Amino acid sequence: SSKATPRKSVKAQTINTSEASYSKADIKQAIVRHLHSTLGTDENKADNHAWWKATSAAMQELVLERLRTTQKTHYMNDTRAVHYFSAEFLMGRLLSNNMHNFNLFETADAALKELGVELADVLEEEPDMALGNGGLGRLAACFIDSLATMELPAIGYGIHYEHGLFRQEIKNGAQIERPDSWRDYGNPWEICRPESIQEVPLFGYVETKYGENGRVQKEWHPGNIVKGVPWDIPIVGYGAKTVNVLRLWQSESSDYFNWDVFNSGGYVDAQRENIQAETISKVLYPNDETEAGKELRLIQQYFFCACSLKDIIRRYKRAHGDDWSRFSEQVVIQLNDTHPAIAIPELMRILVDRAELDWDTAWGICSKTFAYTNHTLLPEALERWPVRMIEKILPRHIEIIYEINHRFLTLVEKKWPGDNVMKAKLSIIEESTEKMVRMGNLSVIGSFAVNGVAEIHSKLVKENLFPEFEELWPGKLTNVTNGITPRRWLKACNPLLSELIGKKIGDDWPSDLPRLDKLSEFADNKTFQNQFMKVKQKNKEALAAEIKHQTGISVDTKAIFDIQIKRLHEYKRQHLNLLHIMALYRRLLENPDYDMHPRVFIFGAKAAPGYTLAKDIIFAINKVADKINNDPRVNHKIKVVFLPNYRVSLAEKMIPAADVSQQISTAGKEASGTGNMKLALNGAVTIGTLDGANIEIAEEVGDDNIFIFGMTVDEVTKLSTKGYNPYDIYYQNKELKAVLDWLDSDYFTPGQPGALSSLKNSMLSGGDPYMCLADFESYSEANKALDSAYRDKPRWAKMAILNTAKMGKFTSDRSIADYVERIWKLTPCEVN
Ligand code: GFP
Ligand code: GFP
Repeated sequence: SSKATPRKSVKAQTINTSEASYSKADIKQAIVRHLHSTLGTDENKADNHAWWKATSAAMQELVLERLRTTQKTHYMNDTRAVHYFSAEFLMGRLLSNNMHNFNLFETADAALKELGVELADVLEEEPDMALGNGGLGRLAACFIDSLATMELPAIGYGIHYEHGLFRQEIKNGAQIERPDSWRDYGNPWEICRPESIQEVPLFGYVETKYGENGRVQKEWHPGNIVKGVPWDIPIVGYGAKTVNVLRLWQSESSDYFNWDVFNSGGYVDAQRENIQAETISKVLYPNDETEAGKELRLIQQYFFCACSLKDIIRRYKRAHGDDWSRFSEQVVIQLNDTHPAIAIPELMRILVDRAELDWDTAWGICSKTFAYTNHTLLPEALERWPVRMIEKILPRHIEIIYEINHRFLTLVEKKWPGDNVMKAKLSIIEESTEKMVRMGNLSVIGSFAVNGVAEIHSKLVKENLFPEFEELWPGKLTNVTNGITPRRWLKACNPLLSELIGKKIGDDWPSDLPRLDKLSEFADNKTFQNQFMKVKQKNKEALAAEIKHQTGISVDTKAIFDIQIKRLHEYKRQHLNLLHIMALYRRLLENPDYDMHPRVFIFGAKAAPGYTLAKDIIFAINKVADKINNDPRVNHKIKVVFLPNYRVSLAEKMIPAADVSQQISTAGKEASGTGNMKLALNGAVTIGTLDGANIEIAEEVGDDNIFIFGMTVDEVTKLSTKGYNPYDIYYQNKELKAVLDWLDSDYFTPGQPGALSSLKNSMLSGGDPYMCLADFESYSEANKALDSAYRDKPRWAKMAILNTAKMGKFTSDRSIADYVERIWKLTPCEVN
């Protein structure tokens, strides 16, 4: 049942090679033309940056042509579209991807060669578009890729951050954050659309008026109005038939001066509240739980939701005038986490206050328009805003939220008469010392569908997070397992493997990933095993060169390349990995003949700037790495590498070279994971817990082709109910005790004893909230099993091949097909 079945109505298109009629000579000419007339330089003077811009501009000509055709077709057909609201889109680089999707990569490569330029060098010039933190933002990017590929009408809506996620430097082992400036020298893909500017009101007060028929009319007199300027990034589907749009809003000040506020004596207030308009889209928040700037973060959310809704309504009205009855047939809005939840009361405000619909009609429309995706069960990520903050910034919205809540609680009263505990639990308003608005509850109440992102996660959402909502509205809560685009995460990033696969099973797999299963029949074939592992070896050599270049560390490419790449967070347990590395180190010091295959542990991770322990873990990894890498007693067996500034383009270099994929979160904490899918797709074998999508990966690849360890969700729950005491394990496991105590010494930080103690403390006196110690022994055993499996070359090759072969289910095309069928109800629109 877990096997992906391609659905006829939304089956991805196979690539149309008609663009191949765009010849090498055409591309050459276009590049040179842009070098001359867009950049004002020439072939002799141009550096790689200029070549990148000219090449991108040449591609953009094709992109924009398809964009125009797509928009015209969607408009003519008055298509229903999905609007993906997300505070994050982690796009990475676009040039290589766009070339692949136009099937022009090889042609462009050849064209540039004739101009004496290496495409690979040109691609390196492109700064990543890093408008996101991690999995959630990258998922949004994979989804809009699939939507375009499957010819589905879709728009991504987000924020045009001036600074994306910070650039990470490592100084003396510690993370330093530097501003990211992705568009400092101009971005060749984005198009400014001043014709579609929107205005967004903020602050001020609400006036209550009484209409002729006694109708209460609310008028919001804002204290401030900012301008939202849209920037469009074209999203090219694979095969380049449909080109959709990612529309990102940039804030600017408007020339607005509020006479009403001034006249009613509110001028001083208005001034105090006068946030600088430009700061709204200045930076991406890299923290789940920022104290400072909370207000600004709420304003960011409202800002992009308000702009996007106005944009959607403008487009709707162009086709349907003031007839609102078809709105929810034409428009579906997907809320990516609770960040855009404020869109729900905003749409109500527009419908009730501006369109003057009665409440029930408005709510009928609203609650058929929104759907919500939950990405985590971690409490700190379920947003809550102080009532007084919303009151101040969005005075009308707080009234609407109260009204939504009032009507909702009437429903709760009907279902559970007299049950005030239930009401308190389900209410949108949390009656704590400070009254809070629960955006999670608002999202569930205001949406017609709510989904988690992997089977287990959705089950936990139903059973633990929102069980009463499930009782109230059976069927509203559902699952859509995440996916990744195989275009970026195999075809483009791993050309050697893609070519090998193509030779074996043909070239249709990028838009029909379950086809990879055909590779299974060659899993035992010696020749294929050799070819497959030769590709891996070459990719490892390329990564080794990159490691050398970035860090100066030399690594043995015959060693196991063991990779853990993801946001730094305690629940993801990079520190469990580190404890195990330290244990191996000790084993080697105690017994120089300790039998293990050489292994290179490679990390990539950014820590939220305010998350001290996460930064301490990065510091510890680097300090342990320094020591081990420079210890001649062990450095032929272990190396530890922390690659700075982990981002999409770095992931593209690391993933093809991985032998081992570390997916070791505490069971129940990682909603899905998507890096797990990317690594397995590229032939890495997972060592992981039964958490998130690891469970579904294990189902697909089979128990023999994955190393599962640690407690299950139920065992974790049981242990914490019973009472978990990390000291029990500390005193009982000598090796673990020695490793933890080592952190207190100055062995890794000469002259600075205690510099790594915070780590130890978190896992002992701090209670070890993510149960690293409880899972350590099982993890260590799984690592031993992995080590011996690696040394059995045919066995390992088979495992690696089967990991690639069995990833069909995890294409984001399947995720999108699930959304379409179960939630969005869209039909593809062919663009000719
Ligand atoms: C145009 C088209 C729409 C299309 C959008 C987004 O609208 O049909 O869905 O672009 O691609 F008319 P504007 O935003 O340009 O008005
Ligand atoms: C979050 C969750 C992940 C999940 C993604 C996408 O990403 O488990 O795969 O969203 O749904 F935690 P991160 O913020 O952890 O990267």
